[in-house]
Amino acid sequence: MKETLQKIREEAVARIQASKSPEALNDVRVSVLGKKGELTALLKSMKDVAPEERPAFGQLVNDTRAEIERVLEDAKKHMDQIILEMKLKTEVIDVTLPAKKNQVGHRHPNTIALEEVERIFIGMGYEVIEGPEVEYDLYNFEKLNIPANHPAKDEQDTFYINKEIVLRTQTSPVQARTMEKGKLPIRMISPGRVFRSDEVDATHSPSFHQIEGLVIDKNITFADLKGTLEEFAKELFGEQTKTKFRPHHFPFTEPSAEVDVSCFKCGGKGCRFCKGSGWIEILGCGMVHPHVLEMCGIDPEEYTGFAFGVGLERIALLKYEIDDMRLLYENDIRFLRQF
Ligand code: 2NL
Repeated sequence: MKETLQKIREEAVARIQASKSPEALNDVRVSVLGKKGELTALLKSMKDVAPEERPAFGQLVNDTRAEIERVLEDAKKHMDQIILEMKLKTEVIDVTLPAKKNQVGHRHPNTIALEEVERIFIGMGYEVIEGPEVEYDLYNFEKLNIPANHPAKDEQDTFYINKEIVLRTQTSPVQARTMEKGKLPIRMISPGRVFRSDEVDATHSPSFHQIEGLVIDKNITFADLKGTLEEFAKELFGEQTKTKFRPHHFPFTEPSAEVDVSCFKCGGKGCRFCKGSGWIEILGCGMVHPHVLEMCGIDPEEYTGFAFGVGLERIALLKYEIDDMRLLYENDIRFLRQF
């Protein structure tokens, strides 16, 4: 019996030392110490040992088991250490490799154009005021002199939330609300998103942006309007820019005009950009209609004012010579980062 034990131990130690992987070590553990292992089988043959020798024999088997377990444990630790060292050698990180570049975003051409327009008007003492995109019909149409059944309501067809509430077609409701508050004088611009029931094409979108301006004070005349917008055009398109005011009609201003600037590409001679005319239309404007002032709680006998509206996309398309408005909404970074 003792010889058998001795043999089991020597063989086990030899197999452990010859093991080349954790799996091989585990095979040794199972075949020697496991339920059906050699040592377990030996314990089962205890019945063949003389009763007085059994305690000493049992002790011997346990000592052998402990010995083999210790050798296994040492071998496992040693192997783990070697595996770790190998991993550290092979799985190195090359810190000298070029890093992955972070994609940095870019201001949208609309934003660049908006900030430019805001800068110009803030420089002339205007406040920037924003308001709701979902508006009452009352503020979007009624108070701007566009009553029910007015043809302008058809031109500015929009999305109705219900009979009284619409997606605003212009940012003038923000100005109507500001006038109603009654704090005069007013010098403000209101930029923001507006909506029209339009099909998408190169020059139309159901959602676009507008910047409207409003000045209300005593003794404001059309001369103030002209001077202000001439200065605006020069700052935006260059000192050499000329402006032309063409009579027009808006329901909320009287008199009204559309403003053209001399083509900043050809200087007015006529080119492909201005379709040969030398002029480019940029905005609509006029003296605030006395009825609009009245409806917003301002006495037209005491106060007068002017207002204007610019399409933000129109400015961005012109300034950056983009020929299709849809490019502004696709947000392709390859397009955006050019500006
Ligand atoms: C255009 C024309 C315009 C206004 C907007 C306005 C606002 C109030 C009172 C009177 Cl509260 N007028 N806004 C006036 C004239 C023209 O916009 O073609 N925009 C793109």
